Amino acid sequence: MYSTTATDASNFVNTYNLAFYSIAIISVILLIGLTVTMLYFVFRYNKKKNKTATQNEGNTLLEIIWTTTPIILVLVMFYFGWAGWKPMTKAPKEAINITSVARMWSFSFIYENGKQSPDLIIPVNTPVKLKLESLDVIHSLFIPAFRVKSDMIPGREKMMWFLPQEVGQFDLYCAEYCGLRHSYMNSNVKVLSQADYNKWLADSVPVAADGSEKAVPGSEGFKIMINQGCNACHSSDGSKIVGPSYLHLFGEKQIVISEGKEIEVTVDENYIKKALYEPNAEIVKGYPKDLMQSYKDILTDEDIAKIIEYLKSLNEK
Ligand code: HEC
Ligand SMILES: [Cu+2]
Repeated sequence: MYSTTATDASNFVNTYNLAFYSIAIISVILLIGLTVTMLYFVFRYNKKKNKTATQNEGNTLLEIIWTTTPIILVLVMFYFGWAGWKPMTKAPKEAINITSVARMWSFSFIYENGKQSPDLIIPVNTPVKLKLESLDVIHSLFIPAFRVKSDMIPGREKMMWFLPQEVGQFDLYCAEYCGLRHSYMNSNVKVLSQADYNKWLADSVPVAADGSEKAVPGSEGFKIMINQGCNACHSSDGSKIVGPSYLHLFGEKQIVISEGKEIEVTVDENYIKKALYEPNAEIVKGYPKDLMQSYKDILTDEDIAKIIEYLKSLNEK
């Protein structure tokens, strides 16, 4: 099932490999050729064997050979590179559109019906077009098995597309150093059969499918937080990652910096809402500003209520 070396994982694998291997082979031939020639000259024309230096006034044939050979080699490399890259710039019309949003330090994928997922779930043999967005710094979306990679730049519209050709699970990660927890910024691509994909897309509470998950109080809130990537910065076991832990947070007193002054607040519904909608209005003492982004257009009141339910459930353990 799991594979990153599959030769047909996407439509770009073959053209990409062709460019890669032709450049690699040309480079190896040049390396060996130049090294051998150089060593030969060192021995053949050293002082013992060649007491008086040979003067060469020029050789038109040699000049032509060493000008045209590199030009041809470079053009070959250019051709394979261009031929592999050009099709990547234009997505077919029938492609399904998914928006991929990067933030420190997680990806989320938003489908046309509003469904969100931390993993990229796609159907096999259907072209997929990803709209690339970043909410904070430059990230880069890389799916090695598909041979696609693109920067995600805040404020700039970019896209990538590909045709997944094999059912399976593949790695997806951020390939642009984007801060402290960059190395944790990875998720999966799951390529499903069309039927499984349709089922997944229509299912609005996928994890609760067997009924067991939903029974635990706060599990829906936890799911939302997983989807939003909150756990890249917050732990629920008391350890400090980038932001404060959720453990024993709700109902506690907290020192925050508001408009430059330290004030004491009680963590209640309103405080949590403000922390999510205007993260920079009240900064928890000892923590950095500007790291947490606003979730104003992303989380609804209902989502926040579920998150609070989860935070409360932590206190009861
Ligand atoms: C990029 C890292 C990052 C992400 C992602 C992030 N946060 Fe934060 N969060 C922080 C930092 C840093 C602080 C402390 C500074 C401040 O108050 O803004 C914080 C503060 C908070 C606070 C106030 C905590 C306290 O002790 O008073 C809450 C609640 C919170 N975050 C919840 C969330 C939730 C829920 C999400 C996901 C929807 C989330 N955060 C996503 C970094 C992050
Ligand atoms: Cu990143």
